Amino acid sequence: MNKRVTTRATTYEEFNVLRSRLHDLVADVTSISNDIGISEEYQHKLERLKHLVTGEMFRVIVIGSFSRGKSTLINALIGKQVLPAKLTPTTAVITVIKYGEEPRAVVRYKNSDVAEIPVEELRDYLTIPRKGQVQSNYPTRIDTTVEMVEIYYPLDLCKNGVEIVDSPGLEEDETRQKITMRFLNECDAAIVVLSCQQLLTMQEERFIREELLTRGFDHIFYALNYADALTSEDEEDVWFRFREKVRNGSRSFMVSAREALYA
Ligand SMILES: Nc1nc2c(ncn2[C@@H]2O[C@H](COP(=O)(O)OP(=O)(O)OP(=O)(O)O)[C@@H](O)[C@H]2O)c(=O)[nH]1
Ligand SMILES: [Mg+2]
Repeated sequence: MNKRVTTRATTYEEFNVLRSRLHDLVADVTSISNDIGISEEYQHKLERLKHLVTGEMFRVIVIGSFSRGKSTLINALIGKQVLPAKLTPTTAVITVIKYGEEPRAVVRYKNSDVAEIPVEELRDYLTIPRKGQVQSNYPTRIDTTVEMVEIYYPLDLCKNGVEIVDSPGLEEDETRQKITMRFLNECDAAIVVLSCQQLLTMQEERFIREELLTRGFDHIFYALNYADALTSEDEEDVWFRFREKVRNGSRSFMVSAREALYA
């Protein structure tokens, strides 16, 4: 008969030993699964499991179609216009906000180079440049030499290892969409930003169903943004449509990121 052995860590060192064993087991499962050619969906799940087992931080990704107000929402949380936000598609690279005593910014390049940059210059590294504005060390219009940007900020919300991730908008450019999708596996929770003005396009519904739920995301928050554009009657209609379409939408908030930022 199979006997189930329960091992419980009583010290931090024991916990780390167990975690390292778990990490090795997941690595073995990943390697065997690759050998036998598992489905893409299962691969995503394994990558996510690896993150959950080894990651010491709790990462919340702010995600959604382009121009829904993701960067503005994060700026509102920070209380300052740190991230570039514009009417046209804007965010080009993954941006991770972490706790730091002093504001500072670090660029991680795809070739493993790391460079500290002045916070005031963030826009040059994060923004999709207009045609004809491409410079050698900045993201090109389609691809980019930057892997990700880390911003350290004295934000209480980010104490205790919480990280907030701004992501390039979906449905705008295939390469940028892939960047966001890949990073999704390294995140623990998601805030899906929708617009009250165009609530839940077919692509957004598909994304929630096929990308978030199948990856096992059980911490999904919904920000129904652009609330400032609604009348109270519109508000009721928007909630009605939202509840009709999203079954796991109990953690939802109607917000105006722009008003929150200016407040
Ligand atoms: N009226 C109104 N405008 C908003 C609101 N939130 C964002 N905006 C505006 O919408 C535009 C897009 O906002 P961003 O924060 O850049 O949107 P994003 O989702 O980060 O866009 P990408 O990075 O391109 O994916 C900006 O001009 C914001 O000022 C809101 O709640 N109300
Ligand atoms: Mg943005």
